Parts: sequence; structure tokens; C-alpha cells
Amino acid sequence: MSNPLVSHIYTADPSAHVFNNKLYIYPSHDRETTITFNDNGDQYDMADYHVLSMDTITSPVTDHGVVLRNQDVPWVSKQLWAPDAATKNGKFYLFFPARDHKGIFRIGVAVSASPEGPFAPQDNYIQGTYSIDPAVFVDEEAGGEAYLYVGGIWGGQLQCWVEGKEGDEKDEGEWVDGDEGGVDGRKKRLIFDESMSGPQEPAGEGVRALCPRVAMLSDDLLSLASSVKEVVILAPETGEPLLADDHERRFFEAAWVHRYNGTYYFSYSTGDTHFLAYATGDSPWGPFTYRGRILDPVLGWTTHHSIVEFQGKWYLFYHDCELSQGVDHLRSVKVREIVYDDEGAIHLAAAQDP
Ligand code: FUB
Repeated sequence: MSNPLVSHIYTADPSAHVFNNKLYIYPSHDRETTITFNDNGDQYDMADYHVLSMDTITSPVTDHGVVLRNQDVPWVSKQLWAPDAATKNGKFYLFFPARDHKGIFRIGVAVSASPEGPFAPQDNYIQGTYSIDPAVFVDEEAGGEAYLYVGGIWGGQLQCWVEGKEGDEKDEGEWVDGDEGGVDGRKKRLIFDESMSGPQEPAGEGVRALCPRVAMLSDDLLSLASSVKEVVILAPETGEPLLADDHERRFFEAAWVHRYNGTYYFSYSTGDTHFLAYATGDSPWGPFTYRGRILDPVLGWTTHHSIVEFQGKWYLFYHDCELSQGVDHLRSVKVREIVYDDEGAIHLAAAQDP
């Protein structure tokens, strides 16, 4: 195994899955740009996706080349950000966030007969989706239902979706349903407020953090099969939702869900405090209770990961900017083994070489 996994291209936001007994990695494909760094993430101006694969964790990494380009997707204007993949009924699905022609991030899906792609995109984004960082969890041990998790604040625009007021057009906007443990238990119609773009988020004493979102996917994985709900992360010391000012623990972006020993693990990036953190719960809908950190800040602003079991061991795939010597938007995917203790807490394995 070499870290980074590949150095001929920049790769980030790795979503790792085992398909057909092989490890596949679906990363963002970072590229050089003249766009100057800003807190809206404009410099993350990616235009296509590659797929990587490995036969074992120490095998050479195969780059299967370009599997989807932004010009092939009718609804996309720019910024192919962190993708994920899933399989069902013998087909393979690439889920990806991008800006539509109004500049609003949505979640799209593309389909292939092979985990290696190429992927054929649907003409439109998945209706009802918004924000970034799709993560699809197929609950194989409990009936095979598929859940789509999304969300990211600041550049990911989650804070831009605010509750519609009386007089707003009733047929516009998207929805979030608080009826399954959501923060205030109400179904709300959300409208996109452009003025909330950039580094803004809820703040103040007692104000609750923004929640990532989850919905069940249809059997063909092409549409939502439930309302969109809030994924609530609870503070263990209060049993109440995390607060917005709790930047060391609140959700920022990069949702990932896996199951270990019957427990659901929701892991994520804390954004401006640069931790990979996790919370656990009894249901894929949540709520999840904050447990701790998986990874301390890496070189570079963003941190983003996936967790997968492969050939009897568990691995954390993540990225950093060592190869680019600290250029935030030129990242490279790496891997570390992780282990669980008797309480199910996650630790990086002591030895770096798996
Ligand atoms: O790669 C672009 C964005 O950076 C991702 O969507 C975020 O999770 C962060 O890694």
C-alpha cells in the first residue's frame, strides 16, 4: 500500500466500497485552478470523476479513468463535489453533488452496469434533494433499504435553505420533516436564500446546530421514497441536539454511515475545526449520540472520509494536502486501518501499515 494511493492525479473525498470482492474508491478529482481561495469553496472547481480500485489493501491501485464529466449532465453547471456509489439489483449508481444552472447545489445520480463505470447520468437531479456530499447507506443486514444522507454548510449551502414565510410562492422550495426526532418536530417548507451564501451559519446561546438530512431511496435508487428528515446528533452530556456554537462537535459536511455490531455509525467533518467525528445510534434515521473523534486535522482545510470493512479489517479512507504541499484544493486520498474497542469506540490502528 502506498499513501497517497495515487499521485498521477489529485483525488479527494474518498467513498470506498467493496463490490464483487474488490475495493472500489469513488473520489472527487481535484484540479488546478486560478480561482482564489474563498470560504464559499469556489476553488473546488472539479469537472469529472475517476474510479479507483484495489484487489487487496496492499495491491497496486488501478485508475479506471474518467467515468462521468460535468458536460455530460444536462442539469449541471459546475463543481462536481464529493460523490458516493451504491449497488442494487445488479446495477451500480454514482451519486454526486453539483451546482445546477441557478448555482444551487443538488444531488444527481448516474447508472452503470459495472462498478468501474462509465456512468450514464439521469437528465435531472433527484427531486427534493439539496446541498452536497451524498452518502448512500444500503442496510444489507436489515432488509436492504437504501438511505441517502446529504448536507454541508457554508459552500455546501445547507444554511441557505431557510423556512418559507407566509406569502412565499407555495409551489417553490424543498421540504424537511421533523417528525422522526427532528429538532422541532415540524414539517417545514424551505426556500433557498441566496443572501445566506458564504461563511454564515446559526449561532448564539441555546441555538441548535444545523442538521444533515436523510431520506429513503426508491428501489431503483433514482428517486426519494420518503420525506427528507433531519439527522439529529445529540450531546451525550445533555441528551439534547448539539448546539450551533459547538464548532468542535457540530456537523459541517462529509456524512458517512456504516454499521458495526448492530450499531449505526454516523461520521462527519466538523469543518472549520477540521476534525473527523462520529456519533452512534440504533436506527439509520438517527438520532445519533456524539462519541468522539476519528481523525485530528490533516494538512489542508477540508477533511472527508469513508469507513469500510475489506477482507476482515476495517479501514478509514481520507485525504490530505501533503502531495501538493498544502494547497487546499489539491488533495490526495490515503488509507489507515481502524479498530473498535469493547465499547465500540473507533481508534486508528497503532501500526500505519495494514
Ligand atoms: O471536495 C469539495 C468539498 O470539499 C466536499 O464536498 C466537502 O466534503 C469537502 O471535502
